Amino acid sequence: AAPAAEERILMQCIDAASSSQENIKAVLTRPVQKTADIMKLVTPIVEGVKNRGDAALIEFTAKFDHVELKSPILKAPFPKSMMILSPKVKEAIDLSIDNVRKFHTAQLETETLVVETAPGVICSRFSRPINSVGLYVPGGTAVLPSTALHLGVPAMVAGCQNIIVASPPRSDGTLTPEVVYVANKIGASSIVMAGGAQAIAAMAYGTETVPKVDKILGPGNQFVTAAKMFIQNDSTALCSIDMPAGPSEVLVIADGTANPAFVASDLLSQAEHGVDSQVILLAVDLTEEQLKAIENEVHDQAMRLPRVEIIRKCIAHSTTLRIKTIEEAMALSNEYAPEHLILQVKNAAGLVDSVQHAGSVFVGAYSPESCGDYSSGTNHTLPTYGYAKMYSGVSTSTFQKYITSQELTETGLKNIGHAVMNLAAVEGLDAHRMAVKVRMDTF
Ligand code: HSO
Ligand code: ZN
Repeated sequence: AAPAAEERILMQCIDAASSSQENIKAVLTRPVQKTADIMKLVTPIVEGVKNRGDAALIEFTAKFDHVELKSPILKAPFPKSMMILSPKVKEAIDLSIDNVRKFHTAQLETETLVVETAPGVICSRFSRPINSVGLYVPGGTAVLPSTALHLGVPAMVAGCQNIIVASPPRSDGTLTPEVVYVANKIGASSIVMAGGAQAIAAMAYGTETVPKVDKILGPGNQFVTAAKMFIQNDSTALCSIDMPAGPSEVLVIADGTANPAFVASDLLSQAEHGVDSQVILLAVDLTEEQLKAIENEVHDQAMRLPRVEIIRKCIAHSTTLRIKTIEEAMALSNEYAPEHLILQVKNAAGLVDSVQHAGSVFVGAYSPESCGDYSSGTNHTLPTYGYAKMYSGVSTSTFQKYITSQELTETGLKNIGHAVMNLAAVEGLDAHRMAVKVRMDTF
């Protein structure tokens, strides 16, 4: 047999027209996350940090990251020596920060919403920033300073008072300079030098050195996700999270007008994230030849990529579905609710209206997912695992909460007081009824 490195990197291909509904459903099903098993491993870590603070945090970092730290935290101002970057990288980060800042500043709702629902009944809603947020920046097979940026810029734009970044130290005990540079740019007050469940616990409960935060955001492996779920459910932490997270995924819809090299490059850029990433191609009315061209590009481009072994494993459980019409493809995509939806079809812009469920949409040949991952301005922290059906990606409002208020005049109370008293009576809550009555009696 040929050595593994030369085996063809090929997505399985299924013809939707001749496949059963069950079969189509099966290939579009994400692998089940074994939350319960992971939770068993994560609970003692979270509780360790909760109960023993820094000592536990330092122990877990030694155990999992093989780094002995004297202190688990680096406080601002961060030393210049820890953020030395090449001009090229610095410019790239600065450009990306600018665009993410522009797009997220435009999302800021600074005006109070005021509605007079009935004469003299004035209801309003206004937003306030969440005070203190913890941004988790994973280490692992790839360090992602772009995640620090995509979480940190909206937090800064929203006006969060205290921004903390957590990221595991490298094997030599230092932090990635790009992460420190971004942390500095977004005005972070400190960097927790820890990863995994222990980092999440430190920010949720606080330790001697790590300040407790109100909300924790950011992607991570199954341990990080489980720790986020744990602390969200622990009322002693009083801490919220951004969204449930699973492995990253992309769904590309391509028709005969698509450039095979472009299509393949988008599939591969998602596949290189991890062996558990899911990439799906909906091939709309492609000829055998067009399909072959994409398959060849997938293989050829993959073989030239440094992360080819990760890609190989990801592609092994990824699928091309041959579809007859674009309408059918859109229906399947909406059912799947991809984190990223890429439209490489004729009149891609015209299709956006029919997108019902997706984290973020990439429209047309020149909009690769990479642009949204880094520099265009949209946020790359997006709902995975089908959660795009009910969750939004990170935006400025992720770092805010809304407060409502009301002011009633005498006329206002006269207008709705009877309804309030009648409903209070139905619910048997007489104190509620009386709170209106004592006032109405004075009119
Ligand atoms: N595609 C990832 C984000 C990312 N890509 C970071 C590169 N760096 C989110 O699904
Ligand atoms: Zn990416």
